[in-house]
Amino acid sequence: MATRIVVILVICILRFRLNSRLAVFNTWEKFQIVIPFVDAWIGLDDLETEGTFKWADGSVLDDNLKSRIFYPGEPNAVYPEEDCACQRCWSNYNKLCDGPCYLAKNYLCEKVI
Ligand SMILES: [Ca+2]
Ligand SMILES: [Ca+2]
Repeated sequence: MATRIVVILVICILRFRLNSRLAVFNTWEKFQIVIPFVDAWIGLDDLETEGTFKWADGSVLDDNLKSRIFYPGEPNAVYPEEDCACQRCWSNYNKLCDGPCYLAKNYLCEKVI
């Protein structure tokens, strides 16, 4: 599981050089940045503990924000490998879904300064 995140991070590093990671949008205000993007991974996953989503900076997603940024009914772990959070992962879903981390999608990265 962790290998998949490493692969994703390597792609981000190649795109933005050193000190980048999948982007953290850990407030409702920051999440507004994500909304226009389609089919894109962000820095949020439950790879470490199923059901506990953590941001790429190591902080845990709080329940209040979770209910606002995930599409209703998501995250649902329909498949065992749905461990990464994707913006507009499926057609008309306009918020986050959990999806299989190995799927090829866009990546939203940020450079850590
Ligand atoms: Ca999961
Ligand atoms: Ca899902």
